[in-house]
Amino acid sequence: MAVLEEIKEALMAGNANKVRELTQKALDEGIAPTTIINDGLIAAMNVIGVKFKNNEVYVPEVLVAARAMHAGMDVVKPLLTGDALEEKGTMVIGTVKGDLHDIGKNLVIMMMEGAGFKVIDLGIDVPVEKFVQAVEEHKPQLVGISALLTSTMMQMKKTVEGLAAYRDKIKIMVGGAPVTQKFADEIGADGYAPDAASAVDLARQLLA
Ligand code: B1M
Repeated sequence: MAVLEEIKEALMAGNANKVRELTQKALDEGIAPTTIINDGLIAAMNVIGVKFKNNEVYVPEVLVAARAMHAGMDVVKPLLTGDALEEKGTMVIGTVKGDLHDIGKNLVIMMMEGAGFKVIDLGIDVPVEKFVQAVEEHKPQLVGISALLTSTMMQMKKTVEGLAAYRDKIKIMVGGAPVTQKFADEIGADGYAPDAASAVDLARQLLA
């Protein structure tokens, strides 16, 4: 299955066109879509995640790698039926009310999707009620809250409080430049991740 190695290399190089082509080639060779996803696309994104964490690659490389991953996913996804793509869990994520920063949140989403999670992105400036509504609607196992301003960190606390009725069903993860483990503990979140790759590790731990 040399083509899977080629897919991984192209993805890590951020070459979306090549990933798309090679994904089609892998399908033509008879490789199962789930094998392509797990052993090609997700495996490569995992490597990028580790490199990002170790400061061996930076935000732009992660963004192009994620774009390449989506190019491959677009080819295989229509072929997946039912639960063929084993989802690791569902996460609802958003940047809190009053906060318009989304670059970090989007990186978290890409890493989570790259690791096989289904992610519902609520966007930026998300009020507590919208988080609650999304939990009701999508029944996620994880809720991710991002904040980049010290002035919106308290909104994070309000969001955690607003989700109190669902705490037996969801784990809440928080992150963003001003957020710390201490703050996460103070507001009663289940976990804090300092970066996007750690967010994946944390999600896996919380659902283990
Ligand atoms: Co703003 N901004 N900004 N800004 N901005 C900061 C955050 C600031 C530190 C700059 C500064 O003054 N040095 C400062 C905050 C100061 C403070 O509160 N202590 C600031 C300010 C003041 C403002 C405005 C108030 C400026 C103004 O208008 N006077 C204004 C506020 C607007 C608002 O939100 N209401 C504002 C606006 C903006 C732009 C719109 C121009 C733009 C945002 C564009 C966008 O996001 N689409 C912007 C930007 C780009 C920044 C900086 C330069 C970069 C932020 C960023 O994207 N970092 C930032 C300064 C800086 O950080 N150097 C700054 C890269 C990103 C990958 O990192 O978001 O930390 P980060 O995400 C990381 C981790 O934190 C973690 O993983 C990510 C990847 O590793 N993470 C999670 C994030 N969310 C997570 C969730 C998780 C887990 C991990 O689980 C759920």
